[in-house]
Formats: sequence, C-alpha cells, structure tokens
Amino acid sequence: MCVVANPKITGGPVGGDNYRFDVTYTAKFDPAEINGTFTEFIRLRESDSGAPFGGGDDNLTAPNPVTFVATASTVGRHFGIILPTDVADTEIGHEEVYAEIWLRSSGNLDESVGPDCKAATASGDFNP
Ligand SMILES: [Ca+2]
Ligand SMILES: [Ca+2]
Repeated sequence: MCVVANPKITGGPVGGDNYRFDVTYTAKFDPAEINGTFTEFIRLRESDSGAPFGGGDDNLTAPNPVTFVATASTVGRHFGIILPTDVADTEIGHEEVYAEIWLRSSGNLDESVGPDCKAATASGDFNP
C-alpha cells in the first residue's frame, strides 16, 4: 500500500491580492504499485481547534485532482494552490492552515473503498 510521507505546507502572499500555498510530500509505493496511475486529491482546511466558539474546521478549497504515474518506489510531489487573500483569511489574526492528501489507485474502482493512502500536514502559521 502507498504511503504519504513527510507532508508539509508552506505559503505566503503573491501578487497583492492572492495567497499561495505549497503542499509537498513523498509518495512511497510498493513494488506492485510501481507504474500504476494514482489520482491525487488535496484539500486545504483551516483549523479551529481551541478556538473560543469551537466548531468544525473550515474547508478553504479542494482543487481538481490530478493524476500521476508511480514511476519509482518514491516520488516527490508538489501541489501549488493560489487563493484570493480574502478566501484564505478566515478569521481575525493568523490562520492555521493544513492540507489533507489522498492518493487513489486507478485500479481502485470500488466506491465503497477509501483512498489507498492518505495523510495530513501539521497546521502551518499563516497570516493572509
Ligand atoms: Ca483557526
Ligand atoms: Ca486572518
């Protein structure tokens, strides 16, 4: 089974009215998975754990997934996301943005089965 290893998120302002997030990780594959096609889903969320009024974390965006081929046992992946600053700015003060990453094999056609592997980054400290 694949592994989403070492997921990280960085980011900063771009172009005045936009904010860029960069999600990186290492995808690790079993020998039987090499040369297989995987669909990569990324979702950005803003953590509200510990916030005064609680509630669930905000979904910032879930861009269209992309596909890639597992060309080796480890594949470095990068996914860049640009959001309008007012979308990234969800609350007073800094945002605690994290990314969720799912990988699904093209051979995984059973809709009742989840992703082949997944992980989330730690929350970064951003100030859109
Ligand atoms: Ca928050
Ligand atoms: Ca803010």
